[in-house]
Amino acid sequence: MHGRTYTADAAPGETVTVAGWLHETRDLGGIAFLILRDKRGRIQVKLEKDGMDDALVETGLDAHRESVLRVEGDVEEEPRAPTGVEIVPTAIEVVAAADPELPLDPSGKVDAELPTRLDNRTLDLRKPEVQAIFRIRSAVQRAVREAFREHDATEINTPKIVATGTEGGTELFPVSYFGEEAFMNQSPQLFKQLLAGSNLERVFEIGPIFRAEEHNTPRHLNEATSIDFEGAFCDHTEAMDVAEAVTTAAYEAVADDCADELETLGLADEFAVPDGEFPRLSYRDALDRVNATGELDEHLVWGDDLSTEAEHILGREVGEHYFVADWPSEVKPFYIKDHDDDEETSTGFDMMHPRMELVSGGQREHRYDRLIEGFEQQGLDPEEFGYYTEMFRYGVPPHAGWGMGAERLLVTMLDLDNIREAVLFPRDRQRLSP
Ligand code: AMO
Repeated sequence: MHGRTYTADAAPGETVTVAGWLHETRDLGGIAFLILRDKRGRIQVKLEKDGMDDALVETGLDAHRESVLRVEGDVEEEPRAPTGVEIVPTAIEVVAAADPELPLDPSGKVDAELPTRLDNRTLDLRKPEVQAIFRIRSAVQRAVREAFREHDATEINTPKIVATGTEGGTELFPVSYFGEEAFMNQSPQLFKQLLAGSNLERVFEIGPIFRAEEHNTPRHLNEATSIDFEGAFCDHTEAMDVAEAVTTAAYEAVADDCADELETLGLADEFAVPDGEFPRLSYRDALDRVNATGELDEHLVWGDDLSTEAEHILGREVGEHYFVADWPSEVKPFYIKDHDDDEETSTGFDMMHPRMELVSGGQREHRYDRLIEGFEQQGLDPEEFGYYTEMFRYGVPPHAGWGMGAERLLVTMLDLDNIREAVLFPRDRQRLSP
């Protein structure tokens, strides 16, 4: 709309055209106020029933909440108005009318359950606290891209329809690909490794991953956004350095650029950028710390995965972001390399927030013979992965990397209850549209 002014920029003495949603109508009898809301704020529009054109007053008063209005008029100072200024209109046009009955109240006066909110996401996003999450999500993605650029990584985009899965056979979504069975990719794992093995060396991707997980939990999605890194000539400790730097950069950007959004979410005082290095525990240390609390019915032993309960105990004990490294080889996937001096222990690591796991990664097995053995040990047919394994015969250097769940980063950063709060249109067991 040419010549449109944001409500936040309307200054006393100016004649402006603003456009936005009718947030509220306050009819006081002889005088009425329309509160108009746009991307940048709100402004009061004054209607005087006696002193103004009848048709103009009628248009304003007849409009239903959440209708889109275009208002032309003079901006005047008015200390009693919510923002200290008001518009005295010379023209009001209904650009897009809203029905009188709304499925959701964007003013937030009436609470709605999450399913109703997700069904009507456009209206839900008109609430400042919901919008703040996605403005922060955008700032996080920008900061992550910038942090990778500083680490000399090239942004890549890999296929999402693939012939084979990598993260365990049961969690694949099949699709029909011209009559052949194909799958939605669970991770860019093999592709990012192939690209680290090219002259690109250091690569990153922010893209969707698909997991046909049956369980419905506050931290699992069936379509998530993965932030992936892979670096040639990196070992697992250097990969951990990059994960730590990217996470910290995301927090810093939010602290620097999203003060209003944090305020809206009630986090202005408590938001803290991680300072310093994240503690690096070995898997063995992690077991000992959990067992020492005596809180689990049964002691954890070598080879156990860390249950949700164990993760919570450990999170409380450590109290900040931390790594768990040197996992048992048997727990980690075939592409993770074992330590050279101890084949029982892998270079696999997780990066944790006290509430949940954010990252998995490790150094990769780049030796052709060992890689083929790894496939066989995991019950996978190496021939099906020929497009991947064959490249390891032509000079793929040692490399390491990781994947981080973008939604989990947001959920833990903003202390949200449910991972669905950090996705515009979540995919879960119950939800395939919108
Ligand atoms: P992993 O399967 O552990 O590792 O996934 C990495 C990170 O992605 C996020 N994540 C999810 N978030 C929400 N819903 C899900 N269903 C979901 N699944 C995963 C988590 C998790 O820590 N290829 C390896 C990574 C690598 O080694 O580079 C992988 O995919 O935050």
